[in-house]
Amino acid sequence: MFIFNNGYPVDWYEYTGNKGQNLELPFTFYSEFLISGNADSRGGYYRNDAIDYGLLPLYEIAYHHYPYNAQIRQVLEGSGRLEFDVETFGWTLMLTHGADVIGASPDSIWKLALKYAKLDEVSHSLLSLLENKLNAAEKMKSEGKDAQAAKHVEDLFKHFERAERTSQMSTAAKEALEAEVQALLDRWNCQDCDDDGGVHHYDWQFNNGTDAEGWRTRKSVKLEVSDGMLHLEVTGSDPGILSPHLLDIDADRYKTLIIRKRNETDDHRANVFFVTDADPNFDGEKVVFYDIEPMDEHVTEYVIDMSSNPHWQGRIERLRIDPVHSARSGFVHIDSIRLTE
Ligand SMILES: [Ca+2]
Repeated sequence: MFIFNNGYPVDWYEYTGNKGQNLELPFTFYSEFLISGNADSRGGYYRNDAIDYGLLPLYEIAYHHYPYNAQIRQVLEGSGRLEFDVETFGWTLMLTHGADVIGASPDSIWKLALKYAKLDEVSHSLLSLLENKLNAAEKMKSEGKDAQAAKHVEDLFKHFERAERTSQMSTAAKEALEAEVQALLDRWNCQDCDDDGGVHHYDWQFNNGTDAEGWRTRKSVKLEVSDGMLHLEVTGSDPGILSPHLLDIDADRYKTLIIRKRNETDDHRANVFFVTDADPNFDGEKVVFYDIEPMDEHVTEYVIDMSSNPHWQGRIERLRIDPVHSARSGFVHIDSIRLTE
């Protein structure tokens, strides 16, 4: 922001130095550590560091300028935007629920297309076709005509095929835009599921290779997925993991959290924090404690009545699971986490 406002007639966000230096690179570089929390990444560069969540507001700015950068986006999607951006941006729901919705939106598709147009990888005629289609889709969506909105967006795949064939877009641009379009369709479909009174699954099984399904470390814990389990190594006080954000769980409907885990520490207690759409900060009010089996030799199922906490109301946006309460070392293996009615 400083460099943006310094009066130079140069767009420093776009500037590239003679050795290829640019402002985007440091964000890409640091993202690996912020995403993984792995101090051994980048050849051990971070070995004596703690994750600095103070960097996250900078990533908000970076995302604004480099919306196509998957790592920048991943940092934001995997982090507590609601928790950490307060200092810079005021009420952060503006960011996540307002106009600046991250990714998977007509706006994100448009920004991405503009970026490639600047690189001459998307033609102007394709750009104006895209604009028309996105406008039409948004109009339909705002009128509640979801199927027609989706149809306009789906049509883009066809147009992209043709555009690539006729050299109106590069293969790279096509692949990036297709992924973004698919993400938007997935998001819309998912909302449809919920509206149909059906099939929303808040169910994380960790059965797909090393996929943590959007869960990430908060602090004092190392996380690894294998053999169908989320393996957590507690490395200090107050260990915790964070769910994907903006879960948008209907608190009236989903009241029970079921965690299957094996606690290899000597701790007898664990807890689950949550944030809501009305109250986006984790605090000591919005937490439910439950007893756990110490030095467990098996996976045990814990059924936690989240509605026992009076703040479990409205929409639940994120969960924070502390695998143990006071243990500072040892292992906990989580087989699954799911919410039921
Ligand atoms: Ca599992």
